[in-house]
Amino acid sequence: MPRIACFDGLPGPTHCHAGLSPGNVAASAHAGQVGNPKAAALESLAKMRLIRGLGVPQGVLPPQPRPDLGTLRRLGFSGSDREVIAGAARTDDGRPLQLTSSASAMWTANAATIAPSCDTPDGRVHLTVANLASNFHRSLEAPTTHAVLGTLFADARHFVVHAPLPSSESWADEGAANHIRLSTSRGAAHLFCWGKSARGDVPTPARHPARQTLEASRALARLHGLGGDVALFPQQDPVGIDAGAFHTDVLAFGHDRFLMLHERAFVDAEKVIDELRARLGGELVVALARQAEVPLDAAIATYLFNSELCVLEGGRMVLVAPRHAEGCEPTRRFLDRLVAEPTPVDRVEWVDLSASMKNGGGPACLRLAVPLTDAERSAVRGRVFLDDTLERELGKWVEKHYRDRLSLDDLADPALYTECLGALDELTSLLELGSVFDFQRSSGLPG
Ligand code: SUG
Repeated sequence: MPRIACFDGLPGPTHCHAGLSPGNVAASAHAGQVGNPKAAALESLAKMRLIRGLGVPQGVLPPQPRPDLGTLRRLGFSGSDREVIAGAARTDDGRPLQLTSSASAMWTANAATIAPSCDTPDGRVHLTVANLASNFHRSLEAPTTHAVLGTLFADARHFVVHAPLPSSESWADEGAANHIRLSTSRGAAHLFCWGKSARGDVPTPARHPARQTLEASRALARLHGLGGDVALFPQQDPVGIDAGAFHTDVLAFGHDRFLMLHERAFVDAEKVIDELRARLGGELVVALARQAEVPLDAAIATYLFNSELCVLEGGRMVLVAPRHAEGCEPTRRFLDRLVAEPTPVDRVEWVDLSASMKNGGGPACLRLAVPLTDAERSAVRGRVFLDDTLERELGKWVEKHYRDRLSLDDLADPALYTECLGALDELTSLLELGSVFDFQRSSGLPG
């Protein structure tokens, strides 16, 4: 049977706070603050070390080259690299430099949606790269994510990497952040969650945008060969989206026989739970937080439901929860109850991810969970699984290349671009990924 391997995205050297995502409450609240890319990357490495220490196979995915000069050139900024950056920094026409500089590829829960080989008709792991069409800065990730995942999962005996769905609002897809797979001895259920649809008869949020479409979710189920016997399509509750739950994984997560959710995660959460119980039987354990127990704003501010669920050898679970949820009375009490009650969760480990959480992504946002058998894990290319040596090398690499403060004005510094590319060039050697980035295949490093 497959078990989860985690692939975390390292926050990149351009991590800053630009407030680029409408409806992402934390990102909007911290817009304009000075960022600390080094702290974000070191905190992320510390989380990876913790997860690996729990016996979970822990991989790492590289940041993407930023600013994305190819996109700036397509927007009409021309000349040398320096001139392109200066032109983009000067314009009043949108915020092209901030948008193309985002390190948002760190949230690899949005990189792709996965179906494990035990569920697919051809017995291979299927991955569909997310188009992230709802936000311009995130849509820029898709081609490079495709190249990276295509490199790691190149072995066609085991893996199929599907191209992103066509990039348009109608097929907007945010990856695994809107997908939950549960399983018991009765079988598996895949929840393909969505927030909006071309159908006119569904409730819509009033304040904040929904991102994932029902149509995209259905396309993913088709691509992965998952029919009506296993696929469910619950709608995110617009009340939850309006409070800041732009992705499903801000209010719900699940794996194996355990589902934890806030009652505002889905339109009619009770009905979704009943449907799951009918399919999966009594082994399914559901921890439901009612509004009276955990108010929506506390759930969203702490990223409680973005805790990372780790399955230990033998099936017991540890919840890796954001430190923010420890300091908040209702969320801490909810977790105490979870551990005290007969759920599969034995204990909670706290992680501090303050530097990246300011941009509205918690522990589980930072990782792509890929269920892999031993044979499939051995077929993953590159040197991406952490061991003591790689962990040490990555720590040194961050110390060498990252700044510990980055303001929005600093994005105009052309040295930041060369620093970023130099760092990534070195990283792809460490990770044995080959020339996976465009800049490594074309003219080489800029002078
Ligand atoms: O898409 N934030 C990301 C956070 C993604 C969190 N992922 C999951 N929930 N799985 C987003 O909103 C903010 C960047 C900025 O404002 O500078 C940003 O892109």
